[in-house]
Amino acid sequence: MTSIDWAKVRSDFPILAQQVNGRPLLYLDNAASSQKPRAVIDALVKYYEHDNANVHRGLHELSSRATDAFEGARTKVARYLGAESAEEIIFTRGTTEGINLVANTWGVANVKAGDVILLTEMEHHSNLVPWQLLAEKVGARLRFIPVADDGSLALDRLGELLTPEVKLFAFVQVSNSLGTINPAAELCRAARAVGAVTLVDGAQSAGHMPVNVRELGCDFYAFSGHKICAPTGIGALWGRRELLEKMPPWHGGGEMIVSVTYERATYKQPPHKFEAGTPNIAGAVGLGAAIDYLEAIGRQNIFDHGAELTERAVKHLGEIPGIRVLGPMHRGALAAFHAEWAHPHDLTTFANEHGLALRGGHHCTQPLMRKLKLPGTTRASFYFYNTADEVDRMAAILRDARKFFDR
Ligand code: C6P
Repeated sequence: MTSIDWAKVRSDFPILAQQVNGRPLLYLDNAASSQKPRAVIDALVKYYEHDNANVHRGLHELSSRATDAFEGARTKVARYLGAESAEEIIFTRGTTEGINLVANTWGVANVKAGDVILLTEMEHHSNLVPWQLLAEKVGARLRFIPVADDGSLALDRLGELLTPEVKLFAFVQVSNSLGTINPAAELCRAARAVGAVTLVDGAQSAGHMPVNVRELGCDFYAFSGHKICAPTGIGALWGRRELLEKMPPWHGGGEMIVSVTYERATYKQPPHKFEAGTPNIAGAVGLGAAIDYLEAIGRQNIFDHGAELTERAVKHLGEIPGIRVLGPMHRGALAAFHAEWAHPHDLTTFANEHGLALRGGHHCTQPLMRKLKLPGTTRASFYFYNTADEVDRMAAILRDARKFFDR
């Protein structure tokens, strides 16, 4: 049993205490973006009211405070992910940029014509399109681990697909469309055995479960701040130091150089080599505050609470005629479903009229939807500030929706 006072935790989120369309807001779109606790909002206000300046440049007081806050946040991210050092943490705009960075640096330098990039059929477009672009550029091939009927990965196909031609194996740790929790450590071990480098898309896992990149045994791990209580526009990429040191830069500009002539430049060591221009300093400060906040609650507690809510939601949904929940039993904190009596967009519009925020559509996994022969799904996604009562209210609204649509 946890000793967390979840009602008190919920009261840390000012945005949740509002009415939408005359009903109390029921925010169940957390996989798209999480809400922010007062501690994060306060950290942003404090930064802008007291410390705001550019980093690494000025020798004045505010610049050195801003630099300390920015680099302090990097140390927090390193601790949060179990990285060996802060030098392995590159600040990005989010998961998408982190994956594109790897594709355009490590990928361009290491993936050659005829090589294979192994992905899964459940990847978000962010972990698919960058590899399509790379494959097109260098003449590599894409290969996919199928999704089995229950929404898990067809691991029985791994041996046949993860061959020595595979240079990179990039996969999602928790699927945003199915909720599937992939066995990341096992997949990384198998990849290492054939000499493949691994990238884990941590967009849906970083804020929901304990993550330790050294225990996972991956080579790259990308996540977004806005899904873990931090502001939008900030995220991080962790990379194994030996790989980062050998990677060419991606963006060129200020901050990433040691010396520049009109003809050429020399570059700083990682992570600065990969952070050209003025970074999102306030965003990083907010991310540091979010990490402090999540660590105080404990990621295992967050996972357990999410699992309880999700189990309750899946049970309710299973009792509504015409609803089929997608994904396996062992899942992250979301339940995506197909309602045979309403299109996802009509259903989410109905939900919104009742103050309920769901997401309907393809969830940036169009190939997966095509494979499942669905126009899209409706998704309820939970975070630790949601309550069992909210799950029951969601179910009541969906039962009313069925009466409304299934006439
Ligand atoms: N998924 C969702 O509603 P960005 O946009 O870079 O912060 O995250 C991209 C991303 C990458 N991988 C996975 C598994 C994701 O779920 C997401 C974002 C949101 O499901 C928006 S489409």
